[in-house]
Amino acid sequence: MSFDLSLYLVTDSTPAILKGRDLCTVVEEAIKGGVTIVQYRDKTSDTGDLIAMAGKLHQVTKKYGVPLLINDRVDVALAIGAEGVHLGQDDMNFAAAKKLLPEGSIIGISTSTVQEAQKAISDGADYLGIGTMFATPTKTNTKSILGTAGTQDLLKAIGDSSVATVAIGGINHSNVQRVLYQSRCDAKGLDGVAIVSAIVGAESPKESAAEFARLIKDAPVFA
Ligand code: TZP
Ligand code: MG
Repeated sequence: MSFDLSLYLVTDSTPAILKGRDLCTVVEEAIKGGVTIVQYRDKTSDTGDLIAMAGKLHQVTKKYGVPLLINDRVDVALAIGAEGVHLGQDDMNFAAAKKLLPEGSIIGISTSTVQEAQKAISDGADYLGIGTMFATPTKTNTKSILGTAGTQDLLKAIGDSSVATVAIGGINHSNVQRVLYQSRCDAKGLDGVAIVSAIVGAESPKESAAEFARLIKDAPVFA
């Protein structure tokens, strides 16, 4: 399945970010603003609630032809027929997920080192989530803060691969163009940015997403 990582929304259901709003409404507004792909990420709900919310989100994303990926949980993705999953280094391994999911499903892998990135590429990952870009209160148990220099080093090391890449962590309107510009090397640039709080926590998720879309389109260098 073809997919566009340019403005990748990762959801968050914690009160500090969602502020009591309805997640489906927030996601729909963000898609109207220009989000190109959505990951349902929820570290606290039980399995029944995850499946119920993922199903509702899928109704929304399908309406706009935007892929929905499920964080961590291949079983939840299977239960609702999501377009794919996003897996971290401690989640189900790539080969097992590939075996379980229907052909054409999107599998993204979190990577923070060259070694992890090379392994994900040789496994056959559809895209790499690269991070953490900048320290962020949204995820405090991050392994390493790469910054744009660390991200560029990682992209250099995998420059001969055509794998898609998206950066995550602390990305906002003020730094998104710098993230795209400073991370790229001659061989490879980021295909997009993944955002949590700067969209989900924004007063208007739609306007925030639209501003990101504009900044990304106008970024001095965009792969
Ligand atoms: N993985 C690395 S940082 C992060 C995740 C899920 C959270 C990014 O959140 P925010 O609010 O966009 O900084
Ligand atoms: Mg995970």
